[in-house]
Amino acid sequence: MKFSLTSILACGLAVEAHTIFQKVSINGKDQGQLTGIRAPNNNNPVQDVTSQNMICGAPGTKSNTVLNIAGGDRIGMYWGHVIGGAQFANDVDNPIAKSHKGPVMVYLAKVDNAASTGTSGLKWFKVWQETFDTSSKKWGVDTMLQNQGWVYFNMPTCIAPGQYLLRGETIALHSANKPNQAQFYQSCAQINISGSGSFTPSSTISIPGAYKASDAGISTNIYGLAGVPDNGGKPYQAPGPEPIKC
Ligand SMILES: *[C@@H]1O[C@H](CO)[C@@H](O)[C@H](O)[C@H]1NC(C)=O
Ligand SMILES: [Cu+2]
Repeated sequence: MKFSLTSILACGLAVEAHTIFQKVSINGKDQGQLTGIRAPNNNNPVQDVTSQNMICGAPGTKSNTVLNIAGGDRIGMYWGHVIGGAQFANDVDNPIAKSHKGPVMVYLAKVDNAASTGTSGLKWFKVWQETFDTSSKKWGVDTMLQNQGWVYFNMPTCIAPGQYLLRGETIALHSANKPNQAQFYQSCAQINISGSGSFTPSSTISIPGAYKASDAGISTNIYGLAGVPDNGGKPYQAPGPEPIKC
């Protein structure tokens, strides 16, 4: 990344205080570092919502494994400051800098072969998100911080069996009041869903395409009058569609 004064102020001292989605757990079982994952090689965010890197992050490592998941399984997504987690002992920016408030979201796209598929032109739907709770003032990122990098959700039981890319996304909004300063952190997991579900989405989105730099959840000031990231007490409208209900 370029070390402009703004990025240094935004992200802590000279080391980047960013994050990478880099492993998955299934019903509490850690699947291993980068196993079944396509992840960027570094923790730099994507800031251009029209970039192909919005799909699974900047191309980096790519696993040959496809992770078997049953509908209803409890899935964990692990974010770490660098690949492996902490950058050094007592890394206060692991899993992510505390300033980096924002939502965590999960999308799926049906594919023929999750290990070999390309990522362009896929049809995505959102299955889960944690955005901002106006009463607790908690962001999705706060849950990630509390759980040392892990974010959990249940794979909906309704999803039709087959292979999918799972896109885990965190958006850091600490500087999002300035143009193109929302920071997008996403990787994709290669998964094979089993079960008796039959859900196929009636509407899907394109990535890139669905997000606009001007979206209310992307161009936004999360600091209220007290200067704290409480979104001024207002609800936060995450970009993209609502998660499916089934
Ligand atoms: C996907 O899961 C089904 C059902 O368990 C299994 O028959 C199939 O071999 C799996 N495919 C892959 C690529 O793991
Ligand atoms: Cu950052």
